[in-house]
Amino acid sequence: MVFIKRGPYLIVSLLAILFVLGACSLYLTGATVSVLSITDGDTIRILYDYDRDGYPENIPLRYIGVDTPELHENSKPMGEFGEEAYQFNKQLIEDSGYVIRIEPHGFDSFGRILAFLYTENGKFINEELIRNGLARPLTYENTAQHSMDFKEAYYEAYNNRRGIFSLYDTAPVVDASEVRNDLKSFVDGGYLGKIIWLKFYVTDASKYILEGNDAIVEIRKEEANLFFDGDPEFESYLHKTVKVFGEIWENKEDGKPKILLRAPFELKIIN
Ligand SMILES: [Ca+2]
Repeated sequence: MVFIKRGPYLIVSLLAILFVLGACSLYLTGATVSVLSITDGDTIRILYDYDRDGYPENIPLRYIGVDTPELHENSKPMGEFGEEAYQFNKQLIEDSGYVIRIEPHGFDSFGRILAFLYTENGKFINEELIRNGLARPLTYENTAQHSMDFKEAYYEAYNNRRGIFSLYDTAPVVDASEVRNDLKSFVDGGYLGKIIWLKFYVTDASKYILEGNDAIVEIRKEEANLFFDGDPEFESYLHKTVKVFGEIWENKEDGKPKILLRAPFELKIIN
């Protein structure tokens, strides 16, 4: 009698458990993972069984949709506010007890897992970095679900002069020829990685590129779509003297100082 009663009960229980597990995996598209170390403002190492073979991997993770100033020189120069971005990121992860929720979206070309990240109490780390002026938006079409939030957060950082925008009203306006002649790292007193207003006369303008004799300013198609409704109208700056706010990089092809533009408030006509 006991077995007759328990049989259906067990089946119902198992079904209930399977249903709950199924609902969880539908609801929780990501995973809760341990953070092993913080590399910089937008990269960490985590313990995560991404191939689901039961053994967690120690892998690097790059945040989606954001780009923080470099802490160390690599493909980009070391950048102003790289240390602040790193410390801010570290603090968020420390406050979360080195346990975070990730929403992964594949890998980048360096083998880093790409993800949106949340702290234990639900803070959206990618967005917090932008909101505090410690990251610039770096959008990709296939992971653009939070781009509007990132755009608003970037405006909030600008409007409140946070992080990199704390320099917006005080950063020097420097002629591009002077910048070009001093392209050593800002830590050695040069302009590379430094946040300034780059001033130049526009000799060439196309849809996504503004150019002078000693300067080049580019916008990615994705940020042009997000911040300029697809067209920054660079042609209207032709034969004008402009200033552009941002971090100085070096254009590899011709050695010109370069700024990657993101938003309208980073470009102004002087005359
Ligand atoms: Ca594994």
